[in-house]
Amino acid sequence: AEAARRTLMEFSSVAETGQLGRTAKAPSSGTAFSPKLRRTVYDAMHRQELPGREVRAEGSASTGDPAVDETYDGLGATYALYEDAYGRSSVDGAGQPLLATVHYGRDYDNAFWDGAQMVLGDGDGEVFERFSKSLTVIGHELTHGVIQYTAKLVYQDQAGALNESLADVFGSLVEQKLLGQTAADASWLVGEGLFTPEVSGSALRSLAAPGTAYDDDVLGKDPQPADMSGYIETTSDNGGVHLNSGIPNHAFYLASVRLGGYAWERAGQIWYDTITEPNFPADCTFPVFAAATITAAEKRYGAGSEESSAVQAAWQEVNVMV
Ligand code: ASN
Ligand code: ZN
Repeated sequence: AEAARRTLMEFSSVAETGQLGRTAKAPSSGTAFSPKLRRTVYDAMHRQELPGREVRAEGSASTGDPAVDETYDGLGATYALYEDAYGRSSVDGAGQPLLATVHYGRDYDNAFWDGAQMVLGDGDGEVFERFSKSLTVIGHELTHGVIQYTAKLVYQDQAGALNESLADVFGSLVEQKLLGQTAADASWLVGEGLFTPEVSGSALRSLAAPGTAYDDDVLGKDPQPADMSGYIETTSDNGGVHLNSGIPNHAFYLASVRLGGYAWERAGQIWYDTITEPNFPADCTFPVFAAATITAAEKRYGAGSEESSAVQAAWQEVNVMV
């Protein structure tokens, strides 16, 4: 439970300090959804060496190991969101093979992007189940890869919370698109299905209602704020990057429900346009990000458009002033 608490409260910034620059073996190409999609799943066999043994390459059959097969499918669903909705090929925008390692470590209560690949633990079985159970977690981790090649947001304070929020937003959109859900129908949960039945909670985080994803005797209550009145000043978790992300998360949710329809289409497009702006600042604050989303909405849909108004109203509702 101690490790599980750390996963919830005090994430170490593996994305920052991790094994950047390590070159992973390129997989053989194949065909699936897109001819450009190339996935490889590795098995760490409970060690902490990456990438581990190759167990499933693009186009090969199911292995029967749920961790491997869920991960393979999750890589495909994430690739599909970025390519179909935004015309982006893979995390780097240039068709980079998608690599993932499962069965990382023992009782490992986390998942991460290490700068070159995704890594998923099996969970301790008391608080967390295997992390591949959650498609939104897979979408979240791969989006850290997309951010690495686009907005390059610093993993600290408000920029770090925006980095975390974008990972949650697009992680949720991966699932919404796969399931064909409108903004009104979506769960807006990140990490659904991760908790064992022992835990009182539905997911790690909620974009619809930050602060309500879980309330458990052992884990405590979901600490996320939903607006600036609850902004948390802290030095842990890189300045509360997994906490204050609730604020931009909720702004995205509010803009999406205001617009209606599929959230990946207009709200998601505006957020994607924002992070792919060539001059996007890596040290972006919430107000600067909010203004950038409004500019992106005006650019794509017009000044005074329904889209720019919805985005502006959403930021006002969470008390981020632009
Ligand atoms: N699961 C965490 C995340 O992706 C791990 C980390 O903080 N690096 O945010
Ligand atoms: Zn993250």
